[in-house]
Amino acid sequence: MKFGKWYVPMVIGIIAGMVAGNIVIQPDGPAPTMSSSQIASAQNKAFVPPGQHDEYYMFSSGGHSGQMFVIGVPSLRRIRTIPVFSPDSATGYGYDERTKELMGGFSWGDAHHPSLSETNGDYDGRFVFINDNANNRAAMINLKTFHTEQIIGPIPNIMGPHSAVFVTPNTEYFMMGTRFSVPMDGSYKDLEQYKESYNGALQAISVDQETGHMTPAWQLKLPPWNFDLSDAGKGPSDGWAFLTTYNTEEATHLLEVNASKNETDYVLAINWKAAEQAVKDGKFEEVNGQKVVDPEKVPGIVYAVPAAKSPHGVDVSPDGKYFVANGKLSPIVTAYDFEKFKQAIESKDFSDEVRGIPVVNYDSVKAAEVEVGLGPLHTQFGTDGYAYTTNFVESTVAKWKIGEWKVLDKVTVHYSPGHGSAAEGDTVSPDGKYFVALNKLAKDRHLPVGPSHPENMQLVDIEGDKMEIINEAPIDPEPHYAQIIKADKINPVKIYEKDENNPDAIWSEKDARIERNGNKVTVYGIAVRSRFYPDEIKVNEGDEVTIHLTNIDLDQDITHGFGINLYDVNFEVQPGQTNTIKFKADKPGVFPFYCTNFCSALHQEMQGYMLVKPKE
Ligand code: K7E
Ligand code: CUA
Repeated sequence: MKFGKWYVPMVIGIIAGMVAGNIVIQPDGPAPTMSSSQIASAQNKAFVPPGQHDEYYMFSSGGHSGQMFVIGVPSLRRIRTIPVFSPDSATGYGYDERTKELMGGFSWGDAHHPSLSETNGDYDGRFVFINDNANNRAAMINLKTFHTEQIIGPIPNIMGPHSAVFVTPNTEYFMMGTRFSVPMDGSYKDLEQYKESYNGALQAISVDQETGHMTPAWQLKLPPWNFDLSDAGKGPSDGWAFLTTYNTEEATHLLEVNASKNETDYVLAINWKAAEQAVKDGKFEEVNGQKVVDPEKVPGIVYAVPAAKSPHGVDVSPDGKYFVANGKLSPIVTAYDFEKFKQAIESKDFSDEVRGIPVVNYDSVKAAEVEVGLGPLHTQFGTDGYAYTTNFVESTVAKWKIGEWKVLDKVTVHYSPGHGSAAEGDTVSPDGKYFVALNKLAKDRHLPVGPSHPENMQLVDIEGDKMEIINEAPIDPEPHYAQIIKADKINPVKIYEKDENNPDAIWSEKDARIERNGNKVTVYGIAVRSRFYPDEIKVNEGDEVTIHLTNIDLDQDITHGFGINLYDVNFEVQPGQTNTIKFKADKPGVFPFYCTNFCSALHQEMQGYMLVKPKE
């Protein structure tokens, strides 16, 4: 198998570029300016006048901020930050009982890849899922409320689900492959035993179609390699999943060098329907309560497709006929023909076997190698088979086309793009029109703010033959992937529906009360413009206090907050919402509480006192 003649010398230069954290095109001084006609064109295309709405929502991972960013496209205005894996005092997320429990004792997460729910391969605007690479979790955000509604995990047997999240075309499942290998049963094993005793895994999570609620379904045991990215098949490739690998060297130290030795790593093609069937047939082992399928014992589930040196992203074309691996350390994307892949496995056209996994013959399944540029990381699709690949090392986006297999245009971005996101890009029918380059480095693009700069998003107009940058905006660390969905597919609620059956809720100030049971004090309270009922809470030092608060202002956007001075107590109630907070009154004295969220002209009057009577 050959990956092309330029391949070996290029790799050395690319590794040098990556190691230096540097870029090939690295201008000194101010960023290049646009011509006046380019400025006029950009203003015309990207400006959303005051009072008008964006055409698309972009849901961006917040990386190690643990959050999700909601951004309007084309304005690139950040509309909302949705707290997911990290606390957020602005919304009381991680303070109130519901969200404290969601966070499960962790104070952060590392969110990488949002995945919008799909119906027939098209975003349907119901839910968005996201992974936590740090703590083996996944979250579901309900797009009716834009609230994180469920977090599952830490899931046993898996470690660092970076190769995630991708939903299957009807959101039956979403899948998460692991970046790290560990002893799957959770036991201690020395690193010398890595090859025999460590494993990676693919985790399937089933999704309840009504509620979006997630349940760990089954796991597939995989070799001790690092799985980087993943995508689901669709159309003809529905039922399959594709995962990139690196460190098939199975190194445990100095991966920078030792995981870049093999000329070939793989895209693993996984027949998830066959894995699902194996579980139904009882062909699994139970490990820590999880159903684990071992593909060495159940053949026909996993195949390896050779890919040049440590590929990063893997992306399935909208028609499901091709999957492409992005070279990272080789300046190509390799497109594979799914039909040829199917033929290869039917005719057992294998070149090798690795850890019991058949390796299909590269030349039989390859459709083309496209020379896109240095450091290709991720590919997104537009209309008519157009593809857009981010080149991290050379700071460009390369446009190419399925079937033509050559670069048609390139645009320089600023700087070092990681993922890109195209409008409706992961669906069976992308919109074209917009592509957002999620650049890792902003350098000189915005007013300097000290040694560390924000990340930089750039909006690329992809409608014409030539790509054109028409907008940019800084963003907090750190978006990895993002998905862009048509705004009219999402219909959030305006208020929480009044829930008469919630025992914690009260709907009239007459019902406001404080109940005592031993040293347990329960407050049933109301927040309404512009007062709290009750506005005096008298307790004894050492009491365990529970406050249920209901916002009976059933008007859009009238949110009340509730904070107690010096008690680190802070939460909010959105219109119609009942929320609960618990704490111990362990400091005697007088402590004002007040509404933290500006709600009316008399917001400043919305306050009260908590009196904590000292112990005798
Ligand atoms: Cu999706 Cu940033 Cu986690 Cu590529 S990774 S850039
Ligand atoms: Cu209620 Cu401010």
